[in-house]
Amino acid sequence: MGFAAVDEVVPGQTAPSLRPLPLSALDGDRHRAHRHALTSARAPFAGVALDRTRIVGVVNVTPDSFSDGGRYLTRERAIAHGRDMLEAGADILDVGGESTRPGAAPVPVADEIRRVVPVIEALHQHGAVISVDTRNPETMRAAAAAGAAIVNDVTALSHSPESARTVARLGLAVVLMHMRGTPPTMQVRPHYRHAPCEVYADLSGAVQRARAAGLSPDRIVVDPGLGFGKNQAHNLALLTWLPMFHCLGHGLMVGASRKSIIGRLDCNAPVMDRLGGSLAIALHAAGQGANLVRVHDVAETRQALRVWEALGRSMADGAPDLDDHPGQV
Ligand code: HH2
Repeated sequence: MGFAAVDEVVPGQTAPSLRPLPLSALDGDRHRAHRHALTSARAPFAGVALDRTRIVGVVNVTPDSFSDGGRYLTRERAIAHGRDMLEAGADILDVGGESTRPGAAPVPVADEIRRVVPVIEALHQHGAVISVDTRNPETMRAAAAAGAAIVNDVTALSHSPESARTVARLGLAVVLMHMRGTPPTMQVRPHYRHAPCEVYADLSGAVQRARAAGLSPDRIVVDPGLGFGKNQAHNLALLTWLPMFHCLGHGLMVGASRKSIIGRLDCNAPVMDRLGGSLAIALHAAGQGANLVRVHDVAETRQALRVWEALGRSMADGAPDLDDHPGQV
């Protein structure tokens, strides 16, 4: 990925503004750290190269997930679903046993472990790179023993004082996702002065805490957490300001799949009718350099990204030769 232009974010009384910077300004001492954060190649994440936008397939072993609650609650169905996603082109499988939808009640840790461990074990043996979607250190440990390589924590390791140390000690990688509040109440009048800048500052703090606990930078990915303590305007602002998050210097994940942001943009489309919007946001995120998209519809996302990537190459090379495939429609 490259940058054609760079803006400096200038704090203001009510909202920050953007000041265009000549690219040469990045060579100066003042912006050396920013230049490094923006332009250094992202290292592979748990062995997955981040040289293009990678697909994280969601495996919800839950009765109540907002998008597919109950469909994959039995271990057999969850494992079969994970295998299907791998075949369809998922690079990582994110296995979760506790819904984080707005209003969701917490799940006892023992139940969460009972749900995810057999599924992680089976999919790991099948060759998948596994992430466990949890905020509980006990579940992190059990998942790591079963073969998980990544912890995806919607509390950015803040749920327990043990979390960061646990991830560091187990040698796992982590997705630090931003959430304001907790699922039971996070959507009750969320408020920010400027959502992108505040989410950025919170994630920057989360990265520093993870580093202080011993995690190396290549093991950390950040995620602005669409829909987690954010209203529609906040979500749209985050998607607009996505490139700013590269300045944190880490891989960037975006999870918009089937979320209410899509329903609100399309006549309250029900959850199962949000594929088009999910693909639109995945492509938008890829266009803004997101390294990972967390999705429910892997095959469709894979195809959308493939076509979009090919079009990008074709645009860069000049017009494609239409005679390559004569007669094909
Ligand atoms: N979204 C959900 C759960 N975990 N993790 C990251 N890093 N980013 C996200 O955007 C994200 C996430 C919500 O989606 P889902 O898992 O399908 O729903 P539920 O939490 O109800 O199981």
